[in-house]
Amino acid sequence: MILRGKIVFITGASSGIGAATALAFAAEGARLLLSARRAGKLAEVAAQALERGAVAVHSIELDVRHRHAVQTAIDELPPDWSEIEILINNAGLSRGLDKLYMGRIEDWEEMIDTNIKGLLYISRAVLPGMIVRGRGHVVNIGSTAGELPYPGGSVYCASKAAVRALNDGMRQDVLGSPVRVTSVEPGTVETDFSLVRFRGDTGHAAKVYQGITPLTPEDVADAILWAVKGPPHVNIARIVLTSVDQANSLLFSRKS
Ligand code: NDP
Ligand code: 8X3
Repeated sequence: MILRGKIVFITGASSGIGAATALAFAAEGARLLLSARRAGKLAEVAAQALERGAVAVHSIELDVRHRHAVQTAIDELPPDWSEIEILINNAGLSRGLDKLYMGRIEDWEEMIDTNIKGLLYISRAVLPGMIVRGRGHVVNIGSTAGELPYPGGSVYCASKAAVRALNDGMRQDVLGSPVRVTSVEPGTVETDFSLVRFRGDTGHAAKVYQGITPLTPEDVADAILWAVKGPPHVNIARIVLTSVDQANSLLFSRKS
């Protein structure tokens, strides 16, 4: 699949995996539609993407939890940005690492609203156009956490188990069209993810990556790009990738 000039929509493109994916697709000469809540960060990624070779970048300040805002943002895209070819459902987060019976209900709602409902709203707005045009690819960012829950992470892990189910269901529902659906499920990746989870506590966040060589956002971007660049008749259903220092979401080999 040649990506030059193709419209690639990446949610959560302001940092981490989303930003790295934007730069990877930029180097292929794609046209990038980038969204997130932090417009300033998005502008930085957009500038880097243009330097890397993106043909054009269009940024949208968007909170994926807001159903009507999502639909309006897609409906009101400029005509030359409306034919989204590739959607990367990446926006997501975790909050807290509390036992279920001690968890903050606001944290649960934020994770469920972003990781599950946000992905659904975006997909509902974008997929019909792909079906009508008879082409497209949706990449859903899951996690090894969706396969095996870890203590304190049950709601985050459940949200990623939901992403896996939605990915597999989505693939069934587009069957009969050439639209492709892939989930990319990384283990631990060093991004702002832990900083967000621990609400800016840098010491706590650093411990997550202590003594291991975690995946980088670029490693995940490479996997996404590989799935998308394959021949149009090949659908990669699922990619699970971890650092060699991680066997699954529970088991790590830490050197310190
Ligand atoms: P980051 O915190 O670096 O990036 C998260 C991105 O999601 C940001 O761009 C953020 O943008 C965006 N986002 C969060 N909430 C919303 C919202 N309500 N509306 C729109 N955008 C939102 O973390 P990662 O890059 O690590 O996370 C990206 C995805 O990868 C997530 O789905 C995460 O669950 C998944 N993942 C991460 C792993 C890891 O170890 N880091 C491993 C496996 C999966 P902004 O704040 O500007 O809105
Ligand atoms: C995010 C990574 O380490 O919480 O999915 O499983 S982790």
